[in-house]
Amino acid sequence: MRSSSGVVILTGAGISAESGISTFRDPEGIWAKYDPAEVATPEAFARDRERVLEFYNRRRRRLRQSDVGPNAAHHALAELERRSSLRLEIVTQNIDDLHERAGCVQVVHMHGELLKVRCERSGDVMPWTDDLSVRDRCACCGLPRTLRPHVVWFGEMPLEMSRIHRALSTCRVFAAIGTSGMVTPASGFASVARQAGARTFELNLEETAISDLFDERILGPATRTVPAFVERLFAEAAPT
Ligand code: BJW
Repeated sequence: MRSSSGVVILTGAGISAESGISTFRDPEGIWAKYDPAEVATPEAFARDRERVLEFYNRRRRRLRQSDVGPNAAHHALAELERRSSLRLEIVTQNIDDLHERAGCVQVVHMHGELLKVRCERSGDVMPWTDDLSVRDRCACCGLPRTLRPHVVWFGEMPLEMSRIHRALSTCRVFAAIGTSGMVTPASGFASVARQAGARTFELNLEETAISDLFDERILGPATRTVPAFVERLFAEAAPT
């Protein structure tokens, strides 16, 4: 691989599973306990704000518990960002902050961030670490009932799509880590990268609905497979 080659890493809930954050579609996952139509759509929020806020409050509290922290896979990607001369884009579907806590600086959160809220009137995004209630007033307009979690719900447009498409259309390596490939548009990224001539890798515990889109499938827990994959990228990028 040339040292200036582009690498796009897409991460999903599986990379944070070994940090104690639930995935969505595994048997014990979040969608086994909650109906996404009731907690992760704009319609659900319009119908019952308190229910949706409580869903995210619980997850925000979990993220801040002392036993939750970045794992070896997050750390390996942070090392890749720090040490390599590759053009690297880390795109995550996760709303947790575990990439940042591992030391990653440039992370694209295409589905938003749990530790931020957004004013529905002004569009302003602000940090938020505590529970969010319907009574909380927005710092920008001073009104209650204007703040919402800064996350992307079903039927909404994911964030930073132009930046992501630019990176996908010029990358030489694309790797999807710990994602089931069930949610658009992220499920189509491997096809876009492949059409651009990239080598595509899937790192997951098991085969997924989109495994056929990848040149290589690396099966196993992310804490084992990701550090080894990062070493491989370093080795291939090293001058011979
Ligand atoms: C491990 C591991 C370990 C475990 N090591 N691996 C009908 C009505 C309305 C909408 C639609 C519709 N039909 C289709 C749509 C579109 C919809 C969609 O895809 N729906 C399908 C589910 C049917 N998509 C959208 O609406 C998106 N917007 C959109 O498409 O806009 C139009 C557009 C088109 C083209 C370009 C641009 C825009 C928005 C999607 C928003 C997703 N939101 C959620 C919730 C909000 C955030 C939150 O609360 O956290 O985001 S849904 C949920 O799924 C969450 C995740 O980010 C996302 C992806 O899940 P992920 O990460 O793949 O997790 P899992 O659980 O599915 O998989 C975990 C994987 O890890 C598994 O494979 C395990 O094996 C593995 N694993 N342990 C390695 N230790």
